[in-house]
Amino acid sequence: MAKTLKYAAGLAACLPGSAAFAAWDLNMPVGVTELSRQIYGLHMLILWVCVIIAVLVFGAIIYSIVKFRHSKGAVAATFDHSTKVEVVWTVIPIAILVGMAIPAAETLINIEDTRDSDLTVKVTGYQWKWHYEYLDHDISFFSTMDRDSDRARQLRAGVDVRGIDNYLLEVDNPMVVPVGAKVRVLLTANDVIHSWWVPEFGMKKDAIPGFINEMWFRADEPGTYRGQCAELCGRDHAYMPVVVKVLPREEYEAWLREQQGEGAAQAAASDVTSDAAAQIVAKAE
Ligand SMILES: [Cu+2]
Repeated sequence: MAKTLKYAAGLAACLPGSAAFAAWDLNMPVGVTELSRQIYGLHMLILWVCVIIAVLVFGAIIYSIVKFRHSKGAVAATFDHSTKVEVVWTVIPIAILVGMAIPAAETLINIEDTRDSDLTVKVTGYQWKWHYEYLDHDISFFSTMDRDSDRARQLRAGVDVRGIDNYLLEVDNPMVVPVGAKVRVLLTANDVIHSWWVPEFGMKKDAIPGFINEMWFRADEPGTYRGQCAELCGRDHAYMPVVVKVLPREEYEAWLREQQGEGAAQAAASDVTSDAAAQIVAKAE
């Protein structure tokens, strides 16, 4: 008895408290983009169609097994063909499939439609970091896991990672985009296949060396959204997080100016060094 009570107490301790339930979400996130909401809506529609079909079919099977069981004296029917039934059980599934194919095709077409984008960012996967290149603005930078996470994961045991914000999900230079803008993402890789994935955007696509894949998103709410590489790409596959900051338009413009300023400063600095190098070479000659 005492043993049973101990097991029961142990089991109760394993069950999540109400505060922990948020981490027990079983469904995909609704997300913050036009596409993610459309994908979520389609997913729920198809799920409920499947649930209704399952209830009807399993209900009929269970009812028949119980109601017409041998012990109650059930006698098998003798007919062996019914054109009417054949027509009904062919037409109904066709109607259901066509009914599901229409919204599914609409969503797929929308996912692939990268026309009229406001901004194009080329994302290149590397072992194990991402490179972002803003094709319309001449800005590019690498995005690697932040130092706190990186240091802690290399030390492994003996480090309390609970003190590190967004452990393994933080980067030094996040991708920055304006809210409400249609962002076209061109994906490729420089070594092996990676996959760029942000669950809140509803999008995930492979970054393949030698190929350019395309996708788009339009985030409706400012915020910081996190994801990871979703293709097993080598030893440190788990350590190349994706972070996208969605900023209000003015803040994004300010970020752009800051980046362009930095780029110009770097270019000027490299000009100075190349000038100095040229002088040295000239002197030597
Ligand atoms: Cu990867």
